[in-house]
Amino acid sequence: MTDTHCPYCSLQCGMTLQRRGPVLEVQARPAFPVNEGALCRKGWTAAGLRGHRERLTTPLVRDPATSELRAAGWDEALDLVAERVRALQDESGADAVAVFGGGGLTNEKAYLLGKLARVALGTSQVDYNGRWCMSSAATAGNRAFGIDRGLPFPLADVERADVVVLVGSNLAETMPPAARHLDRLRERGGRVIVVDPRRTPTAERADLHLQPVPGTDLPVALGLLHLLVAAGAVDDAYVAARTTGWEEVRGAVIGWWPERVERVSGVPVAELTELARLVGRAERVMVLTARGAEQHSQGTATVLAWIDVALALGMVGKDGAGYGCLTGQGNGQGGREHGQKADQLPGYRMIDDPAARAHVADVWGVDPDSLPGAGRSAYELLDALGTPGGPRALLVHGSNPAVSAPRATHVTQRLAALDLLVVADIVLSETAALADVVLPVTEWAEETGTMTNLEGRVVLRERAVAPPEGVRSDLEVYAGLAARLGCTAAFPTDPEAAFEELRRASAGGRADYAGITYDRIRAEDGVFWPCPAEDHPGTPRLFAESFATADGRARFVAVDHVGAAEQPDDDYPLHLTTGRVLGQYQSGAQTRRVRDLPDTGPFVELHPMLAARVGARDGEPVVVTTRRGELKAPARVVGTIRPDTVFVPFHWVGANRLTNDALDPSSRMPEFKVCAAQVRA
Ligand SMILES: Nc1nc2c(c(=O)[nH]1)N[C@H]1C(S)=C(S)[C@@H](COP(=O)(O)OP(=O)(O)OC[C@H]3O[C@@H](n4cnc5c(=O)[nH]c(N)nc54)[C@H](O)[C@@H]3O)O[C@H]1N2
Ligand SMILES: Nc1nc2c(c(=O)[nH]1)N[C@H]1C(S)=C(S)[C@@H](COP(=O)(O)OP(=O)(O)OC[C@H]3O[C@@H](n4cnc5c(=O)[nH]c(N)nc54)[C@H](O)[C@@H]3O)O[C@H]1N2
Ligand code: SF4
Ligand SMILES: [Mo]
Repeated sequence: MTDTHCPYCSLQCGMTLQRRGPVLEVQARPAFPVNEGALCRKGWTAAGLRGHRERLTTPLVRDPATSELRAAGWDEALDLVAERVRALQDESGADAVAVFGGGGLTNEKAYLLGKLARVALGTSQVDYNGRWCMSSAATAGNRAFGIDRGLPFPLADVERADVVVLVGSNLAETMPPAARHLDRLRERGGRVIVVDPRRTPTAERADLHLQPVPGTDLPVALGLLHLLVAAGAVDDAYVAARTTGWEEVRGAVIGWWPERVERVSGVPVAELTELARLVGRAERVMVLTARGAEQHSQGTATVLAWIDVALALGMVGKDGAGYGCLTGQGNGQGGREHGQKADQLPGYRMIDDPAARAHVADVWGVDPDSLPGAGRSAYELLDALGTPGGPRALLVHGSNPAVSAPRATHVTQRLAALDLLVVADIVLSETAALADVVLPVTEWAEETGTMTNLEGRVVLRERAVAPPEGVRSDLEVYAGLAARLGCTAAFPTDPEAAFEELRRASAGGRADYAGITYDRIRAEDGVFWPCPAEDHPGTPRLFAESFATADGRARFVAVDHVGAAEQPDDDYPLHLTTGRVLGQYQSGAQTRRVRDLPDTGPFVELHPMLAARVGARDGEPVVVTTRRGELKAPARVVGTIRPDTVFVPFHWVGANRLTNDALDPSSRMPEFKVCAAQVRA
């Protein structure tokens, strides 16, 4: 019996793994406070890739004669990668080689992947899929609070709020065990409000559902603030004592009267008024955003507007209230703290800060001047592959961008234009299938490592079974490559040794893990960062006394509505939005291969009125077209979506042929959640 956590989402539900002969049995762990013994369907079936016939167990290299992938030994594969990398860098400079990581990697892996890039490869070109996940909320959190931790309080605090506003979260399907906290809140008489263009299972259970046009959460927030000011619901004492910038925000929302909001967002005046009434009166209000609000070219501004709401009500830092972002990937939080992001070093230090460079260089035993500066963000990196001056080689660990990147057909062409694509994965994902070298790595149950869940709680996954023969861990891959590249810096292959180094590298940074040890995590059911010393209790709740800004005050930021990068017109009259279903995870590389999960393929959700207009019938194919491509998939005619909007899940190849690669100007988050589309039967 081994205590561990789920391989998938940011709840990191506690589970126990039990070996019964060849079978690995998953049990829920009742004592872990986040899931209290509940798991979703994906969690229960998480062992489904153990012994799977599609599991990779040997490195593959592309044979120049046949252009096919063939089995190879580890030495052959790693020698080949190191040799090609060196040749490309000799010819085109250090930045000719790029690295792409993932928010599913453990902290140890994310940390050493960043070090591999900066020290062994000497490249600035490193970023990861978290850019597509929480980067807008991260940017907004840093600006408003001076720190970015998804939830600044434990998830169970949700139960103590009086009103919870979920903006663009479908947590009943994306983190089902979290819904129990909302149920308990409602049993206590609390209210749940959902803002989503679709009446999702989450919205179905809510007391009030606002159904805006995709990409208009920002004007909804401005309109709400307008009404709160008018109703005298602003907490003036809090605003005066704990914030700066309110006057400008108050001035900006004057023009957002409810009729104007209705015109822009489609949210009726009566519903906005009801929302203002509910939050304006409540003692404790919690605003939680997720990808529906964030994955926009205006994602950062949108989150800032909702943070403004929480600040104006005086909720941030108050017990059982505040603002939080529901992070997404298993280690979406820790993955962005320890240096696989283009502009960051471990401990959430910024790469252009001389003191940060000096600290990290000292831990790494290198000259601070040898560390490269900031590189390109995820989409800009993929977009530059194989272009003049762009990277010529890419190493991918923990992402499947051929499916999950916006404007995926273009991204796939960029991947094909590389001189060298190396993918480390568990299975032959769509991206791995394009690679020159594929490296088979261990999966969660076969290795130990820490993850930081959506609450900022650092948890420990423990190895429960031996990996299949022929498979190595990501840490072993990094060490093998670093050695072949002649790098003498440490690349520990033992996760605990890697974590010890990470502790030192993060010490004194914003995300300080210095006081966290494997033994403490085991004893305390996880430790919340910042935790600067072993005798420090960790920090479950932030902001009670002050914010992480220079003057300790939160910042109101005035923002205005610009709108989605692509607006409907005569040719593309509809809004297309994308997202998730309960039974699949992300690009589907793992879950589409798990036999007990439903693998329906992509589908197109549309309203009966729209279906009638275009002559579409439930279950029969429709074609969705955007300026970037088209997708043919069965229609799902449902009364739960706006008549001007269609929805496609992105777990299968197809949705991202359609999506727009417009980026948020500060977070560089792509606009996955809205573009202009056309549908025909
Ligand atoms: N089953 C499952 N669970 C998952 C994942 C998974 O792939 N599958 N992935 C994990 C990860 S990495 C993440 S990031 C989270 C994501 O968790 P969520 O953010 O809950 O998931 P999404 O389905 O991407 O988006 C949520 C909702 O946003 C709505 N939406 C679309 N456009 C807009 C808009 O403009 N405004 C508003 N307000 N809403 C809009 C969609 O209709 C959708 O219901 O889930 C995590 N959990
Ligand atoms: N249209 C649209 N597109 C989206 C989104 C959306 O809402 N709409 N959401 C975006 C979001 S929020 C996210 S997070 C991304 C996610 O999309 P991806 O970045 O593609 O994430 P995954 O599908 O989880 O890919 C992880 C890959 O790494 C492998 N893997 C798993 N664990 C490990 C490991 O420990 N080491 C290594 N080397 N490999 C591992 C898996 O088998 C899989 O192939 O998609 C984004 N794309
Ligand atoms: S909610 Fe997330 S962490 Fe929990 S079992 Fe499901 S996928 Fe795993
Ligand atoms: Mo995500």
